Amino acid sequence: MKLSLPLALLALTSCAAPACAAGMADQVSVIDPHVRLAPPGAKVTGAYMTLRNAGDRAAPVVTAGSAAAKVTELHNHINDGGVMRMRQVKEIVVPAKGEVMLKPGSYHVMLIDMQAPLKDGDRVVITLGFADGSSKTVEVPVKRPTAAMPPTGDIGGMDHSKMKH
Ligand SMILES: [Cu+2]
Repeated sequence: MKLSLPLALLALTSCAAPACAAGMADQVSVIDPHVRLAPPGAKVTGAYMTLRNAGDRAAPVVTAGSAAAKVTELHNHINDGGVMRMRQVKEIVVPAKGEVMLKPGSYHVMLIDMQAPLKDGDRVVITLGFADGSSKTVEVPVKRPTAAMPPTGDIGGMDHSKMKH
């Protein structure tokens, strides 16, 4: 039978991970995650990363959680009559065989009411929950914003690039 070998391989590869039933979380890898270091006193910040989906079905992220913040939400920026606004979204879909970038001005994980001020180099544990109930936990380093990470207006709207420290 010619079919048996590919089928066996498929079963092997899809069940190779220890958590065979984990589903979407196993298909999705997290690339270059980072939490933006907020200015002193700021109670909110954003987590950014690229989510890449190796699977052949879309993997919607439907929840985000972190013990570092009282509230963790999935956000997007929308252009509302020329004004960029943030709003909470129900899901961030990682397309099949594709990727979605969480970045300033676009999708992000919003950390609201931090339990403690974050410092450069801290690590924040964030758990992403997928539509099929599987989840992925990542350790995300806190990074000071660079020129490549322009202020988003999320956190007070100040242009910190002009500040000298
Ligand atoms: Cu936000």
